[in-house]
Amino acid sequence: MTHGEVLSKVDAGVLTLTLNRPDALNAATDPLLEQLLQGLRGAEHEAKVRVIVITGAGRAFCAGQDLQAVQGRQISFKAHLEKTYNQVISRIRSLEKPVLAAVNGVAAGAGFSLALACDLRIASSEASFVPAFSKIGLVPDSGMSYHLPRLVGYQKAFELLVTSPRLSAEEALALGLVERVVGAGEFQAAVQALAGQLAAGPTKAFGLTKRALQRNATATLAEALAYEAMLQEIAGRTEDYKEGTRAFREKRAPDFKGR
Ligand code: LHQ
Repeated sequence: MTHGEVLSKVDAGVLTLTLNRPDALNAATDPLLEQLLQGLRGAEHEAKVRVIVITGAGRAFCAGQDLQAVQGRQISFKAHLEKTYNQVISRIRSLEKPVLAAVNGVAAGAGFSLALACDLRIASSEASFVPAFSKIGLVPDSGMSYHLPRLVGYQKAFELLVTSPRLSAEEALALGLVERVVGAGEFQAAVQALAGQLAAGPTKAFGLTKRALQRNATATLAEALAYEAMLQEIAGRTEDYKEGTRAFREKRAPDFKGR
């Protein structure tokens, strides 16, 4: 299915959402953000979708807000963020399925924030990362001020945000901003392999794992233990748990169905 500014394709449990404004480095317009949000919303209750991949068409991942679209007019930044970016970022975090950023090229501003909001980042060796906000006199948004210091610490986050360097994929890897870097020639195959591996996993347990990590990021140990026990009660009643233990007994690989 094609929406125009975001291409959407489901294949073998993997929903790929491709930001599709390559001539503008996939800079985000209102329709692009709306279509991305629709794609994420649709993924929530669609059993056929077990992992979501967000990537970009052409040479960029996403150059952040389309500056042409806002140039010369005084918009309400607050209303704009609340209506668009914040919805997308919140949806990625609350979606109980793995969301993978396949960072094929440059990720700047809110495009960088978008990548950081995903559960995993795999980058092409040609990818780069530019905070960009301070270059145009803005503050980090779309979750950047939340996710970046959690990955690199306050001081490094502050340095990156106020100096706004263009980080290579390797530099991003060294900083812990991406989990994997793959040569450009092997990138698509590596994304497919990782997404395929996740799509064949116990989807419910993955979703609950996501919930556990987020909730327990600010919990006491006692709260974390109680929450884990509650989530395990749910996971332990899934078909995939039954299949997992059966496969262990039978000394074979499990055939998880995501239920
Ligand atoms: C673009 C863009 C772009 C339009 C490249 N827009 N055309 C939220 C709420 C409300 C308002 C404001 O912001 C936000 C959050 C944000 O995201 S703020 C940050 C916005 N993004 C930026 O400031 C990044 C601006 N772009 C760049 O710094 C560079 O283009 C990067 C580092 C992304 C890539 O550099 P290059 O690889 O050297 O490519 P380029 O600069 O030559 O760009 C190629 C084309 O893409 C070019 O158009 P042209 O017609 O000359 O070929 C650019 O104008 C266009 N483009 N980013 N955000």
